[in-house]
Amino acid sequence: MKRVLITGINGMDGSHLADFLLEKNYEVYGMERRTSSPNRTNTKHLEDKITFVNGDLTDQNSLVRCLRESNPDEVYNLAAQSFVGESWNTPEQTGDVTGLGALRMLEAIREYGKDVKFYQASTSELYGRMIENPAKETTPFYPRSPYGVAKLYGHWITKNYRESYDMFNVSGILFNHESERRGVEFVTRKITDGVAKIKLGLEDYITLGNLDSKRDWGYSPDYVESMWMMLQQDSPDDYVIATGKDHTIREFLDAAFNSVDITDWENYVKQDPRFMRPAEVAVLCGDSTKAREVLGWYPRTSFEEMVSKMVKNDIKLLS
Ligand code: NAP
Ligand code: F7E
Repeated sequence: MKRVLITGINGMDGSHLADFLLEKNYEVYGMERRTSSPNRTNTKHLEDKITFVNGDLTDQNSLVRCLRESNPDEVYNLAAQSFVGESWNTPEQTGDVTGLGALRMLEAIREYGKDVKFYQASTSELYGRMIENPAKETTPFYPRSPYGVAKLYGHWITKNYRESYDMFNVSGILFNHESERRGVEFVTRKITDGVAKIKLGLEDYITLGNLDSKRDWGYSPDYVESMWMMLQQDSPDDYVIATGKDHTIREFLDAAFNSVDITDWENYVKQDPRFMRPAEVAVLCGDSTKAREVLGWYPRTSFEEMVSKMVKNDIKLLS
């Protein structure tokens, strides 16, 4: 039985990856950091199936201890300060966790001494200004936020340790992906939660920022499978994971309101400059041909299907 350590276990991807790897018969260890009250909304159903270990990406010794406690064959580094908007408020902490955190885990693995396969959660935010559309593995990077810059460090240090120390390190350059477990501050879940509240008569409108940016949105349970596939290859490499189709926030609103038979959504949406960003990423769209050809990975869930699942789930939670 293979053993795995997942950082960011209580996040959206961490919890979906744990579900996926349990199905594959892995012994799963999930790293969480101490909080004043438990934050296991996404992992409540896993409490008797996995082992939680305490660690923090800003604390080197805690990572070495997590490795000793889990003795993993594979490590998936999914923990991060992952909210782009927040990264302008806490740029230093974002750099520390999201950038240097990857380095600390790589150093911990080196110190641990055993051959461990390592997955780093890279992101489409590396492309930022999008020098080429759609972006692929060879497209130059141009991040547009402290988050994107921190992830750029994580990406390159992962590659550098692969080349310097012959480690089996991969970076998955994943474009936006969402699910029922997405945090409510991200625009997709903010919209589906808002639509559910409006449908149930609990709120009158949703307040958003820029409605014109475009994102290439996929479904998280489909995307976590690609992470595992990357670590099963004979040699380590980096892959773009995307659907290849982009949609504006307006189109997301359209799909979400339509799924509950509301067609005049403009009457339920307000805009507020508080939700605008100092530097916006106007469009993100990815070309995942390499992942299709080498890994055999492709996205299974359509945009409309995903939006409808998220709205239905929010209505269920609120009812
Ligand atoms: P998420 O839901 O925000 O989960 C991030 C997790 O990291 C949370 O569980 C959080 O723990 C944990 N964390 C934060 N700071 C930490 C620290 N100092 N030490 C240990 N754990 C810490 O993110 P996600 O959407 O699942 O994304 C997973 C990863 O993929 C992230 O690295 C993200 O940046 C990256 N990514 C995401 C997307 C996407 O569209 N979702 C696309 C590309 C890349 P708490 O619960 O305690 O806060
Ligand atoms: O914003 C616009 C906002 O915060 C998407 C993270 O998982 O994906 C995610 O980052 C777009 C932006 O995600 C609101 O300006 C409008 O253009 O949902 P988001 P993100 O910034 O794309 C990447 C790939 C990651 O790696 C990240 O970890 O929506 N927008 N109005 C809004 N965004 C938010 N959050 N809230 C609004 O009210």
